[in-house]
Amino acid sequence: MRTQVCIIGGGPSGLLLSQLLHLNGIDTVVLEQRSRDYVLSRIRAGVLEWGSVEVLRDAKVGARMDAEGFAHDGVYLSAQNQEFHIDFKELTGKQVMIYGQTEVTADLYEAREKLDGVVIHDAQGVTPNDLETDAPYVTYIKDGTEQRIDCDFVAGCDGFHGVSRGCIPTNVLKEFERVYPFGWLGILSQTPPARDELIYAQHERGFALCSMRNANLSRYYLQTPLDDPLEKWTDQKFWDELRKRVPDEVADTIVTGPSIEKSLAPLRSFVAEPMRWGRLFLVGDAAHIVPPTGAKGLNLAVSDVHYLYQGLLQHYGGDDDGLELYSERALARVWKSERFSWSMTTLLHRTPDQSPFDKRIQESELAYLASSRAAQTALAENYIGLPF
Ligand code: RFL
Ligand code: PHB
Repeated sequence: MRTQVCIIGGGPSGLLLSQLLHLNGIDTVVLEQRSRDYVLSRIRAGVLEWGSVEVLRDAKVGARMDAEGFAHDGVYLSAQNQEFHIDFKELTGKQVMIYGQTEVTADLYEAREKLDGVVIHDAQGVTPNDLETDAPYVTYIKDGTEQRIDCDFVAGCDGFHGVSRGCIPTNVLKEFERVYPFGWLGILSQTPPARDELIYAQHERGFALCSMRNANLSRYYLQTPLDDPLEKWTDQKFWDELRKRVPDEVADTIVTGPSIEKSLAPLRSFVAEPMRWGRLFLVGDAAHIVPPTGAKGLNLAVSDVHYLYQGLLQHYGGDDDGLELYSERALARVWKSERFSWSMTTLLHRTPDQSPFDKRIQESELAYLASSRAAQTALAENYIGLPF
């Protein structure tokens, strides 16, 4: 088989890139190692920057998001059970959209299908070859038979544990990493959200986040030790702990119910440089990971896709500047989001090695944020998403 761009990974990055290229007459094949049901059962991000909303609309996958998503004007922050509001709309003129990654992925699959886009599921042993030549190809095994796809470019959209990043020689690849000594225990419950907007809560007992998907579907997270067994966290224990960490009026009114999903995610900051090697381009989680505190993971994947899609369009129009600049452009934005995600994580979490001095600094930073329009504007500008 031959295609112009072979895309490894059928998560949001891979599907969105494929959809945008297809709409502009560029042929792609997406190779996904898992089944479609598996990909669609993953519960992940919930907040879209407005720039991401616009890219999804450009990709003609915005209709359900516009009908069912919720535009939010701001967020609440809480410090030791006392909350204050950060009004994005007033401070920056912009909003964010609450629409789950699971829904974005479902919309992308549907759109790919409508256009007869080629997405090959259960592709095993995917291996990119000859990436430093003008004729790269990708091999994989499907139903026990080895297949080969010849292409012009390979897009590594295969997430943090994918195969693409490892194709960059170790003397070229630089990796930057911070692993945090705690995780987020997340639950999904069919209950009305705690508040009209998200609540990010700092507390002596650890961080908590009240998020949502719709009027009767809530998503909550608690900072927990990484080695805490999931069985220890019965629903009752989760709700009891959440109530202790959130603003008093929320604790008094929160509606609880059985969890329909429960999982523990580790927190990590990670960047791989460069994001291009020969004819391979890394996109999304394949190149970088952020802790979820700034809601940036999915949004960074969308901005990478935007830069690469623009670069490929230019290439097929005879101009290689966009591809030459891809890694530099993407990394400039990635590092700003890495900084923001790290700073939100540091501001809001308890760490085992936090000294009394560190705690006072954290408290005073939150107090400053509660009272300073300048500090709130800086947070708002980053949260709603830097331009791309
Ligand atoms: P994905 O979503 O990981 O998709 C990569 C796809 O590639 C496939 N794959 C392969 N396919 C073929 N061959 C191989 N060798 C392959 N190896 C992997 C995988 O099966 C998968 O389908 O990366 P992508 O598309 O770059 O999208 C990035 C986002 O998914 C990610 O940034 C966010 O979900 C991060 N993230 C969160 N972000 C937020 O903003 N808020 C959150 O609450 C949030 N929660 C999360 C998260 C990421 C998590 N991961 C990756 C473990 C919770 C979790 C658990
Ligand atoms: C979510 O709803 O899953 C969510 C929202 C905001 C975050 C992280 C996760 O910062």
